[in-house]
Amino acid sequence: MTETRIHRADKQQNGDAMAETSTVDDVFDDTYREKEGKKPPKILVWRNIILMGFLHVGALYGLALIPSASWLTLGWTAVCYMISALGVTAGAHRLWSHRSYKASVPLRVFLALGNSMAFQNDIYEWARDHRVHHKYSETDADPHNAKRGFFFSHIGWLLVRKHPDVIEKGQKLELGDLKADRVVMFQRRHYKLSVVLLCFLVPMLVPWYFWGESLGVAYFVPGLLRYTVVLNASWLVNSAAHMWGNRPYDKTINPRENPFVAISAIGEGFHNYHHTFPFDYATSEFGCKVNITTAFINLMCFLGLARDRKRVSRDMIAARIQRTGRSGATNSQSEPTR
Ligand code: ST9
Ligand code: ZN
Ligand code: ZN
Repeated sequence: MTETRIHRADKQQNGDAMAETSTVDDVFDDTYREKEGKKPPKILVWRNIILMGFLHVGALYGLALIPSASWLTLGWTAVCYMISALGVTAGAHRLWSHRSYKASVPLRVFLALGNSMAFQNDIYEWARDHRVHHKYSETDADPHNAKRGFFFSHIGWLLVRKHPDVIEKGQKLELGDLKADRVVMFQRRHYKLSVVLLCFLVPMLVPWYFWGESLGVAYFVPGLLRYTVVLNASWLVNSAAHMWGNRPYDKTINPRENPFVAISAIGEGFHNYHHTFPFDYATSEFGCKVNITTAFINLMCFLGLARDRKRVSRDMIAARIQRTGRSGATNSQSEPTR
Protein backbone atom coordinates (compact mmCIF):
# COMPACT_ATOMS: atom_id res chain seq x y z
CA MET A 1 0.00 0.00 0.00
CA THR A 2 2.82 2.37 0.92
CA GLU A 3 4.60 1.56 -2.35
CA THR A 4 1.44 2.25 -4.34
CA ARG A 5 1.14 5.66 -2.75
CA ILE A 6 4.78 6.42 -3.48
CA HIS A 7 4.43 5.63 -7.16
CA ARG A 8 1.16 7.53 -7.50
CA ALA A 9 2.77 10.60 -5.89
CA ASP A 10 5.74 10.33 -8.20
CA LYS A 11 3.54 9.91 -11.24
CA GLN A 12 1.81 13.13 -10.28
CA GLN A 13 5.14 14.92 -9.88
CA ASN A 14 6.49 13.60 -13.16
CA GLY A 15 3.24 14.52 -14.86
CA ASP A 16 3.42 18.07 -13.55
CA ALA A 17 6.94 18.52 -14.84
CA MET A 18 6.04 17.19 -18.27
CA ALA A 19 2.82 19.08 -18.72
CA GLU A 20 4.69 22.22 -19.76
CA THR A 21 5.98 20.60 -22.94
CA SER A 22 4.48 17.23 -23.80
CA THR A 23 3.18 14.11 -22.15
CA VAL A 24 4.91 10.81 -22.70
CA ASP A 25 3.50 7.39 -21.82
CA ASP A 26 6.66 6.26 -20.00
CA VAL A 27 5.76 6.45 -16.31
CA PHE A 28 5.57 3.27 -14.20
CA ASP A 29 2.03 1.91 -13.90
CA ASP A 30 1.58 0.22 -10.54
CA THR A 31 -1.96 -0.91 -11.35
CA TYR A 32 -0.88 -3.58 -13.86
CA ARG A 33 -1.02 -7.14 -12.53
CA GLU A 34 0.58 -10.12 -14.24
CA LYS A 35 -1.93 -12.78 -15.28
CA GLU A 36 -2.14 -15.70 -12.88
CA GLY A 37 -1.52 -19.29 -13.94
CA LYS A 38 0.96 -20.92 -16.28
CA LYS A 39 3.24 -18.59 -18.26
CA PRO A 40 3.09 -18.90 -22.07
CA PRO A 41 5.82 -21.17 -23.52
CA LYS A 42 9.09 -19.69 -24.81
CA ILE A 43 9.06 -19.81 -28.61
CA LEU A 44 12.58 -19.68 -30.02
CA VAL A 45 13.19 -17.61 -33.16
CA TRP A 46 15.93 -19.60 -34.90
CA ARG A 47 16.59 -16.95 -37.56
CA ASN A 48 17.61 -14.48 -34.84
CA ILE A 49 19.60 -17.07 -32.89
CA ILE A 50 21.63 -17.97 -35.99
CA LEU A 51 22.13 -14.35 -37.11
CA MET A 52 23.17 -13.19 -33.63
CA GLY A 53 25.53 -16.18 -33.42
CA PHE A 54 27.19 -15.28 -36.74
CA LEU A 55 27.34 -11.61 -35.75
CA HIS A 56 29.20 -12.37 -32.53
CA VAL A 57 31.61 -14.78 -34.26
CA GLY A 58 32.24 -12.07 -36.88
CA ALA A 59 32.87 -9.55 -34.11
CA LEU A 60 35.44 -11.87 -32.51
CA TYR A 61 37.18 -12.15 -35.87
CA GLY A 62 37.10 -8.32 -36.06
CA LEU A 63 38.77 -8.22 -32.65
CA ALA A 64 41.56 -10.45 -33.96
CA LEU A 65 41.97 -8.13 -36.97
CA ILE A 66 42.55 -5.01 -34.86
CA PRO A 67 46.39 -5.28 -35.04
CA SER A 68 46.13 -5.26 -38.85
CA ALA A 69 43.97 -2.12 -38.94
CA SER A 70 45.55 1.29 -39.60
CA TRP A 71 45.29 4.06 -36.99
CA LEU A 72 42.93 5.92 -39.30
CA THR A 73 40.63 2.88 -39.44
CA LEU A 74 40.67 2.60 -35.65
CA GLY A 75 39.85 6.32 -35.36
CA TRP A 76 37.03 5.85 -37.88
CA THR A 77 35.73 2.91 -35.82
CA ALA A 78 35.56 5.21 -32.78
CA VAL A 79 33.72 7.86 -34.84
CA CYS A 80 31.19 5.24 -36.04
CA TYR A 81 30.79 4.03 -32.44
CA MET A 82 30.04 7.55 -31.27
CA ILE A 83 27.60 8.39 -34.09
CA SER A 84 25.66 5.14 -33.68
CA ALA A 85 25.69 5.44 -29.89
CA LEU A 86 24.34 9.01 -30.05
CA GLY A 87 21.64 7.87 -32.49
CA VAL A 88 20.43 5.60 -29.69
CA THR A 89 21.13 7.64 -26.54
CA ALA A 90 20.44 11.24 -27.64
CA GLY A 91 18.04 10.06 -30.37
CA ALA A 92 15.84 6.99 -29.81
CA HIS A 93 16.18 7.20 -26.04
CA ARG A 94 16.24 10.75 -24.67
CA LEU A 95 14.56 12.53 -27.58
CA TRP A 96 12.05 10.09 -29.04
CA SER A 97 11.24 7.72 -26.16
CA HIS A 98 11.13 10.31 -23.38
CA ARG A 99 10.81 13.66 -25.21
CA SER A 100 13.23 15.08 -22.64
CA TYR A 101 14.31 17.91 -24.96
CA LYS A 102 13.36 19.31 -28.37
CA ALA A 103 15.53 18.96 -31.45
CA SER A 104 15.57 20.88 -34.76
CA VAL A 105 15.05 19.03 -38.05
CA PRO A 106 18.80 18.91 -38.95
CA LEU A 107 19.60 17.42 -35.55
CA ARG A 108 16.73 14.92 -35.82
CA VAL A 109 18.00 13.88 -39.26
CA PHE A 110 21.55 13.40 -37.87
CA LEU A 111 20.19 11.34 -34.97
CA ALA A 112 18.01 9.22 -37.26
CA LEU A 113 21.05 8.50 -39.48
CA GLY A 114 23.05 7.55 -36.38
CA ASN A 115 20.16 5.39 -35.27
CA SER A 116 20.15 3.47 -38.55
CA MET A 117 23.92 3.04 -38.17
CA ALA A 118 23.19 1.43 -34.77
CA PHE A 119 20.63 -1.00 -36.31
CA GLN A 120 18.58 -1.61 -33.15
CA ASN A 121 15.14 -1.62 -34.78
CA ASP A 122 13.69 1.60 -36.18
CA ILE A 123 13.10 4.58 -33.91
CA TYR A 124 9.33 4.01 -33.72
CA GLU A 125 9.68 0.37 -32.63
CA TRP A 126 12.59 1.16 -30.28
CA ALA A 127 10.69 3.98 -28.56
CA ARG A 128 7.47 1.92 -28.31
CA ASP A 129 9.32 -0.99 -26.69
CA HIS A 130 11.20 1.40 -24.41
CA ARG A 131 8.06 3.18 -23.21
CA VAL A 132 6.45 -0.16 -22.43
CA HIS A 133 9.67 -1.11 -20.58
CA HIS A 134 9.36 1.95 -18.32
CA LYS A 135 5.61 1.70 -17.86
CA TYR A 136 5.55 -2.00 -16.97
CA SER A 137 9.13 -2.37 -15.78
CA GLU A 138 10.11 -5.88 -14.68
CA THR A 139 6.75 -7.50 -15.32
CA ASP A 140 5.45 -9.76 -18.12
CA ALA A 141 4.61 -6.64 -20.12
CA ASP A 142 8.26 -5.47 -20.11
CA PRO A 143 9.96 -6.66 -23.34
CA HIS A 144 13.27 -7.34 -21.54
CA ASN A 145 11.92 -8.11 -18.08
CA ALA A 146 15.08 -8.37 -15.91
CA LYS A 147 13.26 -10.68 -13.50
CA ARG A 148 13.72 -13.35 -16.21
CA GLY A 149 17.49 -13.21 -15.61
CA PHE A 150 20.65 -11.67 -17.04
CA PHE A 151 20.66 -13.58 -20.34
CA PHE A 152 17.01 -12.84 -21.14
CA SER A 153 17.26 -9.12 -20.39
CA HIS A 154 20.57 -8.83 -22.23
CA ILE A 155 19.99 -10.65 -25.54
CA GLY A 156 17.53 -13.50 -24.93
CA TRP A 157 14.47 -11.28 -25.41
CA LEU A 158 15.51 -10.77 -29.06
CA LEU A 159 15.71 -14.52 -29.64
CA VAL A 160 12.15 -15.50 -28.61
CA ARG A 161 8.61 -14.35 -29.36
CA LYS A 162 7.42 -11.57 -27.07
CA HIS A 163 5.20 -12.24 -24.07
CA PRO A 164 1.60 -11.46 -25.24
CA ASP A 165 1.27 -8.80 -22.51
CA VAL A 166 4.08 -6.75 -24.11
CA ILE A 167 2.08 -6.50 -27.31
CA GLU A 168 -1.27 -6.07 -25.55
CA LYS A 169 -0.01 -3.23 -23.35
CA GLY A 170 2.17 -1.76 -26.10
CA GLN A 171 -0.87 -1.40 -28.35
CA LYS A 172 -2.52 0.81 -25.73
CA LEU A 173 0.40 3.24 -25.49
CA GLU A 174 0.05 6.80 -26.68
CA LEU A 175 2.44 7.05 -29.66
CA GLY A 176 0.87 9.97 -31.53
CA ASP A 177 4.01 12.10 -31.11
CA LEU A 178 6.10 9.48 -32.93
CA LYS A 179 3.57 9.08 -35.72
CA ALA A 180 3.53 12.86 -36.16
CA ASP A 181 7.31 13.09 -36.46
CA ARG A 182 8.16 13.01 -40.16
CA VAL A 183 11.80 12.09 -39.55
CA VAL A 184 10.74 9.07 -37.46
CA MET A 185 8.23 7.86 -40.02
CA PHE A 186 10.61 8.44 -42.95
CA GLN A 187 13.27 6.36 -41.20
CA ARG A 188 10.67 3.62 -40.51
CA ARG A 189 9.61 3.51 -44.17
CA HIS A 190 13.18 3.22 -45.45
CA TYR A 191 14.65 1.34 -42.50
CA LYS A 192 16.14 -1.70 -44.26
CA LEU A 193 17.89 0.33 -46.95
CA SER A 194 19.18 2.83 -44.38
CA VAL A 195 20.65 0.00 -42.27
CA VAL A 196 22.42 -1.62 -45.21
CA LEU A 197 23.90 1.75 -46.16
CA LEU A 198 24.72 3.18 -42.74
CA CYS A 199 25.41 0.21 -40.51
CA PHE A 200 27.41 -1.83 -43.02
CA LEU A 201 28.37 -0.06 -46.29
CA VAL A 202 29.43 3.41 -45.07
CA PRO A 203 31.59 2.11 -42.16
CA MET A 204 33.28 -0.30 -44.59
CA LEU A 205 33.65 1.84 -47.72
CA VAL A 206 35.02 5.02 -46.11
CA PRO A 207 38.34 3.44 -44.91
CA TRP A 208 38.67 1.43 -48.11
CA TYR A 209 38.10 4.40 -50.43
CA PHE A 210 39.87 7.21 -48.52
CA TRP A 211 42.97 5.53 -47.09
CA GLY A 212 43.17 2.18 -48.82
CA GLU A 213 42.21 -0.08 -45.92
CA SER A 214 41.56 -3.68 -46.96
CA LEU A 215 37.88 -4.46 -47.45
CA GLY A 216 38.14 -7.34 -44.95
CA VAL A 217 39.43 -5.20 -42.09
CA ALA A 218 37.03 -2.40 -43.03
CA TYR A 219 34.08 -4.81 -42.95
CA PHE A 220 34.95 -6.58 -39.72
CA VAL A 221 36.34 -3.74 -37.54
CA PRO A 222 34.29 -0.51 -38.04
CA GLY A 223 31.46 -2.69 -39.39
CA LEU A 224 30.67 -5.86 -37.46
CA LEU A 225 32.86 -5.33 -34.37
CA ARG A 226 31.68 -1.75 -33.80
CA TYR A 227 28.03 -2.77 -34.34
CA THR A 228 28.31 -5.67 -31.90
CA VAL A 229 30.01 -3.58 -29.21
CA VAL A 230 27.32 -0.86 -29.47
CA LEU A 231 24.63 -3.55 -29.21
CA ASN A 232 26.17 -5.11 -26.12
CA ALA A 233 26.79 -1.72 -24.48
CA SER A 234 23.08 -0.95 -24.98
CA TRP A 235 21.93 -4.37 -23.75
CA LEU A 236 24.03 -3.93 -20.59
CA VAL A 237 21.66 -1.12 -19.60
CA ASN A 238 18.82 -3.65 -19.64
CA SER A 239 20.78 -6.41 -17.90
CA ALA A 240 23.68 -5.20 -15.71
CA ALA A 241 22.13 -1.82 -14.83
CA HIS A 242 18.98 -3.64 -13.68
CA MET A 243 21.05 -5.90 -11.40
CA TRP A 244 24.24 -4.37 -10.06
CA GLY A 245 24.83 -0.97 -8.48
CA ASN A 246 23.44 1.44 -5.94
CA ARG A 247 19.86 2.67 -5.64
CA PRO A 248 20.10 6.12 -4.06
CA TYR A 249 16.84 7.48 -5.50
CA ASP A 250 14.41 4.58 -5.20
CA LYS A 251 15.38 1.43 -3.38
CA THR A 252 12.03 -0.21 -4.18
CA ILE A 253 12.93 -0.67 -7.85
CA ASN A 254 15.63 -2.81 -9.45
CA PRO A 255 17.33 -0.36 -11.88
CA ARG A 256 20.68 0.76 -10.49
CA GLU A 257 23.49 3.29 -10.81
CA ASN A 258 26.20 1.36 -12.66
CA PRO A 259 29.36 3.37 -13.47
CA PHE A 260 30.79 0.74 -15.83
CA VAL A 261 27.63 0.77 -17.94
CA ALA A 262 27.55 4.58 -17.78
CA ILE A 263 30.93 4.72 -19.52
CA SER A 264 30.31 2.11 -22.23
CA ALA A 265 26.81 3.44 -22.92
CA ILE A 266 28.04 7.07 -23.04
CA GLY A 267 26.06 8.24 -20.03
CA GLU A 268 23.14 5.80 -19.79
CA GLY A 269 24.16 3.75 -16.75
CA PHE A 270 22.60 5.96 -14.06
CA HIS A 271 19.55 3.76 -14.29
CA ASN A 272 18.08 4.14 -10.80
CA TYR A 273 17.93 7.89 -11.41
CA HIS A 274 16.58 7.38 -14.92
CA HIS A 275 13.71 5.07 -13.93
CA THR A 276 12.87 7.43 -11.07
CA PHE A 277 12.89 10.56 -13.28
CA PRO A 278 12.51 9.28 -16.88
CA PHE A 279 11.81 12.75 -18.30
CA ASP A 280 15.17 14.27 -17.21
CA TYR A 281 17.27 14.92 -20.35
CA ALA A 282 20.54 14.28 -18.49
CA THR A 283 19.46 10.90 -17.03
CA SER A 284 21.68 11.66 -14.03
CA GLU A 285 21.99 14.13 -11.20
CA PHE A 286 23.81 17.47 -11.26
CA GLY A 287 27.55 17.34 -10.72
CA CYS A 288 30.52 15.69 -12.33
CA LYS A 289 29.15 12.57 -14.02
CA VAL A 290 30.67 10.88 -17.06
CA ASN A 291 27.81 11.62 -19.40
CA ILE A 292 28.89 12.20 -22.99
CA THR A 293 25.29 12.22 -24.26
CA THR A 294 24.37 15.06 -21.91
CA ALA A 295 27.44 17.02 -23.06
CA PHE A 296 26.37 16.41 -26.67
CA ILE A 297 22.81 17.68 -26.04
CA ASN A 298 24.24 20.73 -24.22
CA LEU A 299 26.48 21.43 -27.21
CA MET A 300 23.49 21.13 -29.57
CA CYS A 301 21.59 23.65 -27.42
CA PHE A 302 24.59 25.99 -27.50
CA LEU A 303 24.62 25.73 -31.31
CA GLY A 304 20.89 26.45 -31.46
CA LEU A 305 19.99 22.97 -32.73
CA ALA A 306 18.16 21.81 -29.59
CA ARG A 307 16.15 23.46 -26.79
CA ASP A 308 13.74 22.95 -23.89
CA ARG A 309 15.81 20.48 -21.86
CA LYS A 310 13.72 19.05 -19.03
CA ARG A 311 15.49 18.77 -15.69
CA VAL A 312 14.49 17.64 -12.21
CA SER A 313 15.02 20.29 -9.55
CA ARG A 314 17.45 19.67 -6.69
CA ASP A 315 14.53 19.99 -4.25
CA MET A 316 12.54 17.32 -6.03
CA ILE A 317 15.56 14.98 -6.04
CA ALA A 318 16.17 15.60 -2.31
CA ALA A 319 12.49 14.98 -1.51
CA ARG A 320 12.49 11.78 -3.50
CA ILE A 321 15.66 10.48 -1.84
CA GLN A 322 14.07 11.22 1.51
CA ARG A 323 10.93 9.33 0.56
CA THR A 324 12.14 6.28 -1.35
CA GLY A 325 15.90 6.29 -1.51
CA ARG A 326 18.72 5.14 0.63
CA SER A 327 22.20 6.25 -0.23
CA GLY A 328 24.49 3.30 -0.95
CA ALA A 329 21.70 0.72 -1.03
CA THR A 330 23.02 -2.23 -3.02
CA ASN A 331 21.74 -5.53 -4.31
CA SER A 332 22.79 -7.38 -1.20
CA GLN A 333 21.57 -4.75 1.25
CA SER A 334 17.91 -4.52 0.36
CA GLU A 335 15.37 -6.52 -1.55
CA PRO A 336 13.31 -4.76 -4.21
CA THR A 337 9.55 -4.84 -3.83
CA ARG A 338 9.00 -4.99 -7.57
C1 ST9 B 1 18.14 -4.31 -30.45
C2 ST9 B 1 17.30 -3.45 -29.60
O1 ST9 B 1 19.24 -4.64 -30.13
C3 ST9 B 1 18.12 -2.93 -28.45
C4 ST9 B 1 17.29 -2.13 -27.53
C5 ST9 B 1 18.12 -1.72 -26.36
C6 ST9 B 1 17.29 -0.97 -25.39
C7 ST9 B 1 18.16 -0.41 -24.31
C8 ST9 B 1 17.33 0.47 -23.43
C9 ST9 B 1 18.14 1.02 -22.32
C10 ST9 B 1 17.98 2.49 -22.07
C11 ST9 B 1 18.69 3.32 -23.08
C12 ST9 B 1 20.14 3.15 -23.12
C13 ST9 B 1 20.70 3.21 -24.51
C14 ST9 B 1 22.17 2.88 -24.47
C15 ST9 B 1 22.82 2.91 -25.81
C16 ST9 B 1 24.30 2.78 -25.68
C17 ST9 B 1 25.00 2.87 -26.94
C18 ST9 B 1 26.49 2.64 -26.83
N1 ST9 B 1 3.84 -2.69 -28.50
O2 ST9 B 1 8.24 -7.74 -32.85
P1 ST9 B 1 7.26 -8.77 -33.32
C19 ST9 B 1 3.47 -5.91 -32.42
S1 ST9 B 1 17.51 -4.80 -31.98
C20 ST9 B 1 2.84 -2.83 -29.42
O3 ST9 B 1 7.60 -9.52 -34.57
P2 ST9 B 1 7.35 -11.30 -32.00
C21 ST9 B 1 4.19 -5.57 -33.74
O4 ST9 B 1 3.88 -4.28 -34.15
C22 ST9 B 1 18.80 -5.69 -32.71
N2 ST9 B 1 2.89 -3.74 -30.39
O5 ST9 B 1 6.99 -9.77 -32.11
C23 ST9 B 1 3.67 -6.63 -34.65
O6 ST9 B 1 2.41 -6.27 -35.12
P3 ST9 B 1 2.12 -6.16 -36.69
C24 ST9 B 1 18.49 -6.06 -34.14
C25 ST9 B 1 3.96 -4.53 -30.43
O7 ST9 B 1 6.74 -12.07 -33.11
C26 ST9 B 1 3.47 -7.85 -33.72
O8 ST9 B 1 3.33 -7.31 -32.42
N3 ST9 B 1 17.16 -6.60 -34.32
C27 ST9 B 1 5.00 -4.46 -29.50
O9 ST9 B 1 7.01 -11.72 -30.64
C28 ST9 B 1 4.64 -8.81 -33.79
O10 ST9 B 1 5.85 -8.09 -33.49
C29 ST9 B 1 16.81 -7.85 -33.95
O11 ST9 B 1 17.59 -8.60 -33.42
C30 ST9 B 1 4.92 -3.48 -28.50
N4 ST9 B 1 5.87 -3.31 -27.59
O12 ST9 B 1 8.92 -11.33 -32.24
C31 ST9 B 1 15.40 -8.27 -34.29
N5 ST9 B 1 5.93 -5.38 -29.82
O13 ST9 B 1 2.41 -7.55 -37.20
C32 ST9 B 1 14.58 -7.99 -33.13
C33 ST9 B 1 5.49 -6.02 -30.90
O14 ST9 B 1 0.70 -5.73 -36.74
N6 ST9 B 1 13.18 -8.36 -33.18
N7 ST9 B 1 4.29 -5.51 -31.28
O15 ST9 B 1 3.12 -5.16 -37.19
C34 ST9 B 1 12.55 -9.48 -33.59
O16 ST9 B 1 13.03 -10.28 -34.38
C35 ST9 B 1 11.18 -9.71 -33.01
O17 ST9 B 1 10.70 -8.50 -32.51
C36 ST9 B 1 11.23 -10.77 -31.85
C37 ST9 B 1 9.82 -10.89 -31.25
C38 ST9 B 1 11.65 -12.11 -32.39
C39 ST9 B 1 12.18 -10.31 -30.74
ZN1 ZN C 1 15.52 0.02 -17.59
ZN1 ZN D 1 14.48 5.30 -20.68
